[in-house]
Amino acid sequence: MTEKEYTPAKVWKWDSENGGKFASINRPTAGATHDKELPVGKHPLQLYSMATPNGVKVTVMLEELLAAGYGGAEYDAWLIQIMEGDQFGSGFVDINPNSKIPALMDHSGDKPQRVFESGAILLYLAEKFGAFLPTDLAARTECLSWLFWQMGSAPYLGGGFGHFYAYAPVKIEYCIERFTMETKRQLDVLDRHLADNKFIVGAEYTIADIAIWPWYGALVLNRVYAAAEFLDAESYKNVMRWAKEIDARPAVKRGVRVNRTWGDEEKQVPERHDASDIS
Ligand SMILES: N[C@@H](CCC(=O)N[C@@H](CS)C(=O)NCC(=O)O)C(=O)O
Repeated sequence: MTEKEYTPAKVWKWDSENGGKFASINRPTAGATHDKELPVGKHPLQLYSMATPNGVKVTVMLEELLAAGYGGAEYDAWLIQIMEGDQFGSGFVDINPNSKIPALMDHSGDKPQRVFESGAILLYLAEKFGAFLPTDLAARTECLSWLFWQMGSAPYLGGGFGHFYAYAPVKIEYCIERFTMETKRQLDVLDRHLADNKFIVGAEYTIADIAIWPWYGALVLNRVYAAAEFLDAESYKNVMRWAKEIDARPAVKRGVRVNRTWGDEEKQVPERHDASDIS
């Protein structure tokens, strides 16, 4: 498969051998591939996830809620090994028909409530506990604008730039150029905004920061795609200042370790059922 030889067929057919890091899990159909019940622990909140940027948004939020004294945010975090196809098990698909982590079940009410999509989970938790989401309409609207900005923008960073720069089996100049341009534009959007704002919504740390940091903070801190030098991350001074400030928060340091199964072994907490699981 090279860039020059490829001419799209008249009707696309699935070639499961097309190579690349995600060839074993990517497929063109939805739904469960196998029966598998999900475990349920002792806390009302059951998280099924992995410590990718989208997963980290939720574990950071839960650790922030606990650090702020919201005891009802105690949670069990179960590991979903996406490279092994756990997201296609029947129990997981019942919670998230889109087969992507993170997914949350809240058993605290009369009926269990499922929540999928990381942005929806952040909003659900923020509203449930009345935290990290401004109540003033103008500030709340600004917060949600940036939350939705993140949800719409990060796929260009992850699925576009990150995929073609770090994971694709061939380096395709057209794709890398296109998504580098867009990623740098997004970093500039953030950098200009953070020049006048301590956090995304001014002085208050909110779910907008919690959503944006695991992607754009991790990018400039060189924790995803090893691309900080390529993107000249140091030049985004305001993003860097903000990223470091959030990185220093104890709850963030805890949250990034949950459901993590790679990197520094001491920092891995594959499952979390109790605060003491994170030493
Ligand atoms: N928009 C979704 C994206 C979730 C997502 O892409 N999750 C990835 C890991 S970061 C995943 O589960 N991938 C597994 C797959 O694609 O099969 C969200 O924010 O929750």
